[in-house]
Amino acid sequence: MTADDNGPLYLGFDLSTQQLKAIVVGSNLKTVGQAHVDFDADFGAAYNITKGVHVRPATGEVYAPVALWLESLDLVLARLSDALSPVPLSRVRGVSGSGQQHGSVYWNADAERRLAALDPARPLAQQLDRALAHEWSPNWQDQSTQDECDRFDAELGGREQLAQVTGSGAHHRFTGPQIMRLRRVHPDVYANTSRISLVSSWLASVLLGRIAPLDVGDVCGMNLWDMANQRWSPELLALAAGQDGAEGLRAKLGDPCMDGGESLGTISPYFAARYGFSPGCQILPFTGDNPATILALPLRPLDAIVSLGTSTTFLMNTPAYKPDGAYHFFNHPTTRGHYMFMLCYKNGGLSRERVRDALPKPEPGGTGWETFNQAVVDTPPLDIHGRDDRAKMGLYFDLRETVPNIRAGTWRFTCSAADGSDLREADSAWSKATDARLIVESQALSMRLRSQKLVHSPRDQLPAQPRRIYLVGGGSLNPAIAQTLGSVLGGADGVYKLDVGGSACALGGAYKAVWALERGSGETFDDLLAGRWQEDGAIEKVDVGYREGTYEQYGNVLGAFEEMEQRLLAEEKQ
Ligand code: XUL
Repeated sequence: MTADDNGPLYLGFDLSTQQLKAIVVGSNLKTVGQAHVDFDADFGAAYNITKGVHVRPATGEVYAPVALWLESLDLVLARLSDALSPVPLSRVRGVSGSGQQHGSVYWNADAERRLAALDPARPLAQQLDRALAHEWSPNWQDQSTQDECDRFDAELGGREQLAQVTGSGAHHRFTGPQIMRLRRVHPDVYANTSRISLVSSWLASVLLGRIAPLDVGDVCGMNLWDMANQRWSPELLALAAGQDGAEGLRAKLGDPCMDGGESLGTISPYFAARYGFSPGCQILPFTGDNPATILALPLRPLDAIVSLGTSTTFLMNTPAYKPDGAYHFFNHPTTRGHYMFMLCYKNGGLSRERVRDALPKPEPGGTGWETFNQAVVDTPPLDIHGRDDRAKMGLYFDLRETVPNIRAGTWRFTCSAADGSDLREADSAWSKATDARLIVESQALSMRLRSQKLVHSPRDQLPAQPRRIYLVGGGSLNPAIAQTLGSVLGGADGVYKLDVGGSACALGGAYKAVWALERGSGETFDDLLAGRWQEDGAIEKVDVGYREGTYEQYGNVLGAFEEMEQRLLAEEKQ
C-alpha cells in the first residue's frame, strides 16, 4: 500500500453477480487498497443463494435478493476501511463504479424519503428493505422473457430495425423485456414501483442518498433507448408499459445522465458518519460492468479486448455505429460520439474444456491444458498441410449460441482453402487433436467476421485489423489460445495479456472518478488515462498478432465461415 502523500483518492465499486468489489486508487492510477464480499461465502446460507442468485428452472427466471447487496455494501466498506488503514476514507474525493448489466431494481414511493433519512447507527439492509417495491432483482442470466422478446423484435418491423434503433436485437436479459414481463407476472409490484434503477444506478443511488439517474452507457442495455435520437423510444416504452402507459414508465425510469463524468452530488451523510467519508466526496455516474471494463486501460479505437471466461466477450471502442441483431452497441461511457461494440458469446471456456477433455489427460501437476495446447500448436491453420488440402472449419456449441442464434451441436465443414468456395459438410469427424485447434479458430473467426466492418488499416498498408488485442479472463493465461487468436484476428501491435488485478471493471470505475474530477477542459478519458497509465506490470505481450500470409489465409475462408452459419440457421427455420 502506498499512502505516502496526502493527495486525493478515488473509489471504484463493481457489483457483479457473485461479488461486490471495492478498489481505491490515487491520482496516478496506482491501487492503494481493495476489499471484496463474496455473496455465497459471506451470505450464502442466510439468503439461500448459489453463485449469487436464485434460479427457477421451470420458468427460466434468475434473480438476486436486493437486501443481500445492501448487507454487502456495509460489509465491503468495513473491510475496505480495515484494508486501507491507516489511510482514512476521508481522502476519497470521488466514487464511481459498475454493476452487472441489464439487472433492475424496483423502488417504492417511500424510497426517496428513506434514502434521505438513513440512520448511520443501523445497517442499510434494515432501513432500505422497506424502500423496495420488489425484493428481487431480475438477473442477466434470466431466460424467462421469450414472449416479450418476440414482441420487442416485432414492434419496429423486425429484429434488425430494433437493433438499428436500440443498438441490439431483443435479448432475454435486456431490461425492457424484463420490465414488460414483470408487469405481466407481478402487476401489483409494477403498480407499487415509483422508480426503476439499473444495478449500476441503484448502487449510485444508495451512496448518493437519493435516486440516481441511469447512465449514458448502461441505458443502452435495455432495448428501450433510441440511440440515433438519444431519447427513450416512445414505441418501445409503450410496448413495455402496455395499458399502464408509456408516460408512467418514462417517469419510473427518469432521464439518464448523458455525461459520464458529471457529478451527481455528494455522498449520503450515512457513509460520512459511519465510515468516515468526507461530506464533500462526490458520487459520479455508475455504468455497466462491460462499459467499465473498457475504462480499465486507455483503449483506443482499433484496440479490442477479448474476455475469455465461461463465456467469451469481445469489446471495442469505436466511432462507427453499425448495429446488427446478433450483437450490441452501447453509448461509450465517457466519450460522446463513440460507442462500445460488444459481442457476447455463450459458448466459450466450457466448450473448449469439453474438447480438451476428449483428448488424453496430460501428466498431473500442470495446468491440465498441455495436451490441448500441443494439439493447437501442432495443427496448421485450418488444418491445411499441403497445397491440395481443403480448409477445415467447425462450430462447437454446448449451449444455444446467440452470436448467431444457432442450436447446440457440433458441425464440421470443409471448403476450398483458396477462396472458401465449395463449402461442404465433412464426411466424417476428424481427429480430436484437430478439433482443439479448430474450436479456438472458430471462436476467433466469428469475432473477426463480426468486427471486420469496424476496423481499418492501422498503418503501413497493412490489411484492416485491430491495432492491439488485450486478453483478459482465465483463457488469457493460455499461450496456445493467445497465439491462435493473434493468427486469426491479427493485431498489428500484438496481443497482450491485461493483468489489472481481480476486477477490471471496479478499476475502470475508479479511473472514471479520477477523470471526472481531474479532467482538464475538453480532456477525454482516453487522453487523461494515456498520460497517467503505466503499462509496465499491467500488460504483457503474449503474441505477435498479425502474421503476414496466415492472416490472409483466414481471410480467404471468412465468407465460407459465414455461409456455414447461414446454412445452419436456414436449416432450423425449415
Ligand atoms: C452483458 C451481460 C453480462 C453481464 C455480466 O450483456 O449480460 O456480461 O453484464 O455481469
